Amino acid sequence: MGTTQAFTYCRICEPLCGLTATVEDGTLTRLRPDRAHPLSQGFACPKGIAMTEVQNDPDRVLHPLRRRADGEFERVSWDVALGEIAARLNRIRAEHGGGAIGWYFGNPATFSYSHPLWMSGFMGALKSPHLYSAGSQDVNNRFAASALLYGSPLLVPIPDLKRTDLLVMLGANPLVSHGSLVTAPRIRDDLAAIVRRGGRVLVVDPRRTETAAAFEHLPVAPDGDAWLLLSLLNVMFEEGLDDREACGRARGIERLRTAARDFPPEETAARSGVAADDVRALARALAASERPVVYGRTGTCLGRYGTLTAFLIDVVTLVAGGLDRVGGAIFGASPVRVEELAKRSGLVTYGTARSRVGGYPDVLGTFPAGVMAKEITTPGPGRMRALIVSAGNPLNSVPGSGALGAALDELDLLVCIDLYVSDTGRKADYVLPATTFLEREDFPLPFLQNHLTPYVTWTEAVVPPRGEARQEWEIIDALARRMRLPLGSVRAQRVAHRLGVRPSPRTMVDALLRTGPYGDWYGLRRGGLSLRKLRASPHGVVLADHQRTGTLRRRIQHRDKKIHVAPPEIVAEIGRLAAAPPPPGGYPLRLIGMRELRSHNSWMHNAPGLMRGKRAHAARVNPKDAAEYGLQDGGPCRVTSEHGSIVLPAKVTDELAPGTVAVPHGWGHEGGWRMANAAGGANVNLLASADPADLEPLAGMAHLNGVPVKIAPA
Ligand SMILES: Nc1nc2c(c(=O)[nH]1)N[C@H]1C(S)=C(S)[C@@H](COP(=O)(O)OP(=O)(O)OC[C@H]3O[C@@H](n4cnc5c(=O)[nH]c(N)nc54)[C@H](O)[C@@H]3O)O[C@H]1N2
Ligand SMILES: Nc1nc2c(c(=O)[nH]1)N[C@H]1C(S)=C(S)[C@@H](COP(=O)(O)OP(=O)(O)OC[C@H]3O[C@@H](n4cnc5c(=O)[nH]c(N)nc54)[C@H](O)[C@@H]3O)O[C@H]1N2
Ligand code: SF4
Ligand SMILES: [Mo]
Repeated sequence: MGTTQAFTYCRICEPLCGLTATVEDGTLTRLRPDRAHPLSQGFACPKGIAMTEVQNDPDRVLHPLRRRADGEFERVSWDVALGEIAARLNRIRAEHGGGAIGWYFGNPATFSYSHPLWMSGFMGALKSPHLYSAGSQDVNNRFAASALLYGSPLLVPIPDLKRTDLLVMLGANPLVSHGSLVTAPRIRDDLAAIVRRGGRVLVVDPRRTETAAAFEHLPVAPDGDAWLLLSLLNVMFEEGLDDREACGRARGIERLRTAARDFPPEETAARSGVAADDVRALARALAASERPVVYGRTGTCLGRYGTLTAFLIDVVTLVAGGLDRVGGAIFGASPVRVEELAKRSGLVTYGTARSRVGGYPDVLGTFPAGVMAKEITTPGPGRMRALIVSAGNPLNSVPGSGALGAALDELDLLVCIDLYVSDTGRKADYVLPATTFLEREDFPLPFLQNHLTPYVTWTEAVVPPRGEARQEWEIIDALARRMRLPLGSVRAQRVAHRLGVRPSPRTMVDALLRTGPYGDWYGLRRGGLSLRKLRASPHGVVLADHQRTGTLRRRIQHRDKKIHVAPPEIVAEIGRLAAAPPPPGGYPLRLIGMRELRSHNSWMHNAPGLMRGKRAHAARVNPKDAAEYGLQDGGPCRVTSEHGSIVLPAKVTDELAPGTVAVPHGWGHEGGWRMANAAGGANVNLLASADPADLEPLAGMAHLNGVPVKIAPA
């Protein structure tokens, strides 16, 4: 076979950087940044490069595994594994109905075009409400805010970094995360260019992050963002700085103005941690800017008021005159009609159903993962008895991991589809080996409208699957056949299935591309897109210089075509914020999350290239707190919340203000990944509440930032 080079793109995080793969005799030997990729232009981070080590990891699961009576895993054939799983699921269905079967899909699932489509088909056919995802620990509040503002959860604006002159960025650290809910592979350059052309980048974060250190830093109190944003609105309204024309596109401005009256910066300072003068200066700067945009990411999603905060981020941009305008918060379009596709699948919903436990609204057909444990342990109709976990490690990523771990033991059946025996997989009855992204063809379906530069690409698999690994959609398809379950939530799809016509994801993408806004309409439009055309462009196709602006009115799903800035849900949340009870005594510090350049959530701690230099998990604390509580730099530290306690090394640093402790998630492993297990550290989500009542009300968001804790030497 010899040595070949192939171009593909990275599917670890959202920039989707171009990669050049070297393949020798069917084995991946090297990944390098693709210099000919039009957007990433030779950029790739250490994680992307280290994917070679995940691909070839001796600890990868390469064959289906079944748990034996003694608790150890044994290798079985696909035939045996799928046959037994199908039989057990059908028994549960016969006895309790399809609604007793649940599914949790993790973050890597969203980077596959085929996996989510087939999974939702499976769950649709079962008519099961038990669908969960990493979203309630990540972005569901953003979707909920968009549903309230624009009538569609999928109308999520992106910051127009290439043209803005004032970027106010809350709770995001793109120099490490490389950007989220915006696909801009050279985001560091994009940010630097804002300053170079005379603009400003202001990072609102409790920690002096890598991004804050490179630009302007405005420290905020953990979970203080909603107070800050309301006080910005207060100043803009009270000083008459609001953009009248922009406000004319909204409904409820007067109610909003009235609500904001209660939040003058002099009064919010104690809660937001931002001095009144700084708030006034920022409000004036936003109003004076020609091209202002406020952008927020996970730091603003995982507090107690995530949906309110995401909502206010857009509202402040609107009132400052930046929404749907050049250089502001803009609404990207996809070259395939994802909105339509999603709508037809019946999944573009918010609040059309309520969870059995906790009564939380669904977000895009999913319920908060924070209720999973109780859904398993609470008797009665609709109890979850089987769970399939694909590309997820909920035991290490969901709040209240302790309770979830105990609940998983009560299931009749737990199946994990993964590259590894993850921390969650260790409890499974079966672990099914999935292909890596390098072993599957792909299309960046959910990210197309997030691209600052409109772009589309297709990749073939770079290497054949190792061992017996299979793509998720193939696994789901095979399972559905054995269960005699007609896949699909759409009627036509179900009928096709019954007739034995099973469209592949590849043919679906071709059809979507060809009938999309840039499509070739099967030859009717010359030069238009088709899968064949894309395959002939291995570095992808740039479709335009910028996303279009001024499209919002056409796309708003509210019947009055207005932006709803004061719906009752939000007015109630503002009331809840104002009436927030004082924090519990005895826990004087606040815990926040953070990300590291050479970690990726919970799953890249087994790559030697990323673990070099004795990397260790650490709790970052300010020198003053370290002195007060007797902690040594590098010494063991016990962090305790109302809900749990962990021990990990302390790292003393003045990046944090006194009173704040930062701990990354995704450490403290006990799976089948030996180097990751040996790396030590602790599962920070043991400190989060497992009580469904503690979730954020509008999107069921986990409370992971701003958790009251205390620290002591261990
Ligand atoms: N405290 C705290 N907790 C958090 C966060 C936080 O900021 N603070 N962040 C949250 C966020 S934003 C996220 S996205 C979640 C992530 O939470 P999860 O998605 O539940 O977990 P991951 O750590 O991403 O683990 C992904 C799993 O998928 C496997 N995998 C990787 N690629 C593939 C693939 O292609 N196919 C299959 N089948 N498996 C694959 C990996 O081996 C791993 O076991 O964590 C959340 N949890
Ligand atoms: N290297 C690396 N890159 C990643 C990931 C990874 O694990 N590692 N994960 C990927 C995933 S799944 C996601 S969702 C994205 C997330 O992308 P980002 O949201 O940009 O990621 P973080 O680096 O976690 O940034 C969150 C910031 O919020 C701050 N913060 C914490 N609490 C608060 C608060 O109450 N208010 C404010 N204003 N800020 C607060 C933290 O200090 C931190 O700097 O990153 C992706 N990229
Ligand atoms: S930033 Fe790194 S991990 Fe993310 S897509 Fe690019 S190369 Fe992959
Ligand atoms: Mo995430």
